[in-house]
Amino acid sequence: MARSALLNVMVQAAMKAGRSLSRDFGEVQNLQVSMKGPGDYVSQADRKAEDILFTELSKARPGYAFLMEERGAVAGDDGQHRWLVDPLDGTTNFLHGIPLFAISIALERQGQIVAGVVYNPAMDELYTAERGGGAFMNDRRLRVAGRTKLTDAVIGCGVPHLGRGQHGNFLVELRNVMAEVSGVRRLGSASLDLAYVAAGRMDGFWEVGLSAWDIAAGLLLIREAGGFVSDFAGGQEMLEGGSVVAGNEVIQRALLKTVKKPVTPR
Ligand code: 2AM
Ligand code: CA
Repeated sequence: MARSALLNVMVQAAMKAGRSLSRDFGEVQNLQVSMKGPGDYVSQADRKAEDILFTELSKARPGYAFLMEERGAVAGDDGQHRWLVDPLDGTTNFLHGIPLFAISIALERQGQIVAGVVYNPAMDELYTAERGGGAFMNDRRLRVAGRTKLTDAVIGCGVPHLGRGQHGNFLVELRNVMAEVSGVRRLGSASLDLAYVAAGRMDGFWEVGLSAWDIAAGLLLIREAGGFVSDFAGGQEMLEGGSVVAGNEVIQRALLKTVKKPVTPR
């Protein structure tokens, strides 16, 4: 498959950081049996992957700004471009030896996401999209699932973390959704959740409280695979507000309505 120079840069960086994460993931699996667990080791793996991405992307595109999970905002003198990078999305999975984690890289040009890469090195699944150019997994063109009834749909979600978010609100959303769909899944990596919707593996997804680096690449994957995304208000402020509802045109609309239903007695 012929990729643009820009996507090549992103893919090369993701693969290099992916090799580093894969090596560390192997070690993490060995550390599970220790009492302390692999906590510090994982923080180091995360930082190492971020360093690789920062170095590779800066080398290939000098002057672009960054927003990275660990480093935060890094200014660039280019003025038009910004990388949104999560070096390890799905940290809890990684820590526990579950192979559902990914590197997520998006490029914003004048405030618009124009390219996205999500790479799961444990499964060697590489998701790429460029605005107007379609979405791919490895060499296969992606299309969102065609199911139009919630009763047939498998819907992904994110559960608010310990000490974060509104657990009560989530329980209401979950009760609403599980009453209407075929099944609910919780993978623990928002970038992969969105990639799975783009690939037609899950019919839809919702989550709140996310950060821009978790979702920027995945949102483009879904749009380029023919899907629809909105925030919880039905608008397009996903990166700013951190809420996402995704699916094909029919499922997205139905899911948005369902998650926001008021509490109904059991
Ligand atoms: P992370 O692994 O990079 O932190 C799962 O629901 C999503 O939430 C993942 O993409 C995960 O990204 C993110 N996440 C994990 N812990 C979090 C926390 N304490 N606060 C906010 N988001 C978190
Ligand atoms: Ca993340």
